Order: sequence, then structure tokens, then C-alpha cells
Amino acid sequence: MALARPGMAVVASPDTPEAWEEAVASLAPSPGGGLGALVPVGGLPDGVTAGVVAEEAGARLLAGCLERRGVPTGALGDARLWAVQAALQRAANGPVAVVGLAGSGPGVLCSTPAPPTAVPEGLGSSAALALAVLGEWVAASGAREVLLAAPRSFCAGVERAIEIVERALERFGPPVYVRRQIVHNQHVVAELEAKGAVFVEEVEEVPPGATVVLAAHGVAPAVREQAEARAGVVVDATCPLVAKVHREARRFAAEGRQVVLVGHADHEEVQGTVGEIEGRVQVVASPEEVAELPFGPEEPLAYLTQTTLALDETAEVLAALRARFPGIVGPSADDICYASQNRQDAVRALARRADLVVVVGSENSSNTARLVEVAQRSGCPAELVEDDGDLDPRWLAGRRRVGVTAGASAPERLVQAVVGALGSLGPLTVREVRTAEEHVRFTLPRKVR
Ligand code: 10D
Ligand code: SF4
Repeated sequence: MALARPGMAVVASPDTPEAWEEAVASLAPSPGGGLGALVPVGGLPDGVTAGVVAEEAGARLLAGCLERRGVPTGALGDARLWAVQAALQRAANGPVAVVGLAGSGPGVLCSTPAPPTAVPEGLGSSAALALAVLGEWVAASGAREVLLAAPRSFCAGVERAIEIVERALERFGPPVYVRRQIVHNQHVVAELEAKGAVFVEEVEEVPPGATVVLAAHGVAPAVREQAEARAGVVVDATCPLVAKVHREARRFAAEGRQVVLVGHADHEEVQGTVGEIEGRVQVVASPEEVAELPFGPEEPLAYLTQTTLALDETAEVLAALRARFPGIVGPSADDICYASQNRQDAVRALARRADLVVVVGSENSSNTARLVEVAQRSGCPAELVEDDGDLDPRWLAGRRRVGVTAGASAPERLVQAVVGALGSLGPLTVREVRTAEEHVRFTLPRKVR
């Protein structure tokens, strides 16, 4: 055995348990208590470079980091790795991770808080990347406090939409076609696909006579008519709070008003609301866009908002609208829904206390993206993760208090998986920070009741 540099040992014959024991004995854990090892292994499936041995939550975290750096990973049950793991466990007072690397030459033990600056001779580029990742993992190890936002995760509209698809599957049998993502979350979509839902972009893709569910974000009347003409059964999963905005749009248009819709023009909810009053509506997303609106001072105007916007940003746009068009009318406040508001209030409370906020949800989820921005505007670094596999140890080094929340379309089990992955890096205390209670429930459409 030879010490390559302080805190890192290169073992020439890693297959000998004594060599590992000796190497482990020479290592000091990182300040966070973590120890990591990179071990050469054989028997990895084709196309897989690294196998990860750690408790399950930590394994997904490490595998995600390796994959993002271009090192393909797979599950591995190599007895030598478990032996190394056991040896490390005896030396460590904190978490332990072992990465097995195909054809990587000599074994490496790593306990440095920072990744080594040079990779020992004989290790390939995958080994260099894996070693760097392991170093980052070790640096991120240590005790943490997790602050869990409450409310977080599913809102009443999302629960209803998912239940509609599940009940449609039970009542009408698979396949049930769903136009667009039922809610903007990859995991929710994959789970429903596994139960027999088929997701399509447009109604034309649905076989005539089939069962169709329209997604929670709402559709233009033309899409609903198309679905009614083609499908055997149409079940509308539009959230009742989005449907309320559609009704307001029709009312304002019937009063002879032009409508300014505050929102993002490329979002499905906005496209649905625009479709209700085609030709009578302009979409704006910022005070600058308010300044460019083509209306004169006498034009009868009304405003509406997308349901998932950030309250603070929307207030600025509405102030610009009222300043330029003092006669503009609108709903009593705005149309931002209770769930968006509550999750934003909760993430703001976290951002005041945490070193980092992790927001669980999909990239195309508007309400989730707003949570990241609200936390950042409150002065706290914030990151979006689809699931625990997206957690990056580089965000966590030195950050001992981590806030966790989830968008209205992200399942709670993903939040728990993120907490589990944080727990794989060291001892965890978890505390909920509650800023509101939620008791909203929506009734289901008659067709699936
Ligand atoms: O993108 P988004 O926030 O509008 O939708 P997501 O499906 O993520 O969350 C539920 C919100 C809905 C259906 C719109 F109100
Ligand atoms: Fe409905 Fe609000 Fe949930 Fe959207 S975020 S589905 S408007 S409750």
C-alpha cells in the first residue's frame, strides 16, 4: 500500500482484505465524518462503468452525480465492495460510500474533503470523474437540520386530477387517453402510465370512441369540442380554480371589455384561458409589457391572472396596469390560487432560516419554478430537483440547515426520498415549519364519482 497524498491511499492489491484493512486504518474521516472509496471491480453489465454501494438513498444520490458527469452507473452486488464498505464502516464515525469502477486499475480510498487535484497513474478518465464525485460526496457529509415546508406538495386540484385518471381507468378500463400531462410532474405521469393511462399531445392522436381525460391546466373550448366529437367519454380534470378564471374571462368579454391576462403565454393554462375569449385578450408577463399594450385610455379593460404566479411579481404587474389604466377592473384580488400562495409563504419562511432551499418538482411546472424564485428573491440559494437523484453534493458542502419543499404537482414520497438522501450524508434532524393549514377538497366530475 502507498499513500498518494494525505488522506488518500492507493492500494496495489485491492483484492486482499488485509490491504484494505491497512489502507482504511491509515485514513482519517473528513470533518463531516464521511469516508468514500473507489474500488476496481469486474462483472459490471455492458455499458455500465460504475456500480455504487451505499444505503439505497445515498446510492441514488451518488449514481445521479456520476451519470450527470457522463459515468454510466448500474446496481451492483459485488461481494468485494461490501467487504470494503464494512471495513470503512469500522473506521468512520459518519457515512460511508463505495463506488466500484470497471477496469479502473488500482483501488483508491478517499477521505479528503476536497477532490484530489491529480488522479493516480493508471486510472482512466471515468475513474478521475468518479473520484472527483466521491470527493464532493465526502465534503458534503456531516450532520444536518432539515426544515420541511408546510404546506408543500399536492394541492386539491392535483389530487382531484390524479384521482380522475385513476377512477376513469377503473370505470372504463385501460387505456385511458390523457391530453397533455395530467399535471406537470414526470413521476406522476410515469405512475399513471404504468396503470394504463396513455398521454397524448393532441386529441387527433386518440382512437375514435376512446376515453379521454383533459388535463388539470384547462383547455380552450375548441379542444373540448374536438374531444367531445372524437371520444366515447370525455372527463374534464380542469382544476375548479382554473375553471373559475375561464368563467371570469367570459364574463368580462360579455361586458364588452378587452382582457389583459397576466401570465406566461406559452403555458397550457394561459392558452386555455386565451381560447375562451380569442381576439379579446392580451397576455403580459411584466411591467415592461404593460407599457407596450395597444389600448387607449377610454378602452373598457379587465385583468385576470394565471393561478400559479408569484404574488410579489404579479403585484408589480398589476400596479403597472392600474397606473396606466386607472379604470381597469378585475377579480377581487387576483386569481393566484390558495395553494400557490400558501407554498410561496411557506418557502419564504424557510428561506429566512435555511442555508439552502431544495424545491422538488418538474422543470415545466410553473408553480414549482415560482417557489425556487421566491426563495432566491428572499436571499437564499435554491435549487430545483426532479427527485433525490438530482441532488448535487456540491450544493451541500458547508450547508448545515437545508429547507425542503415541493411544488403542488410533486408527490410527497419524492420529498421523503430527498430527506432520505440528505440523511445518507450524516445524522439528520427534521423539523416542519408550518405557515398555513389546508383543508380544501374539490368534488369529482359526475362521470367518475
Ligand atoms: O405548471 P403549473 O404549475 O401550472 O402546473 P402543475 O401541474 O405543476 O401544478 C398544478 C397546477 C395546475 C394544474 C394549474 F393550476
Ligand atoms: Fe388548482 Fe391551484 Fe392546484 Fe392549480 S395549483 S391545480 S389552480 S389548486
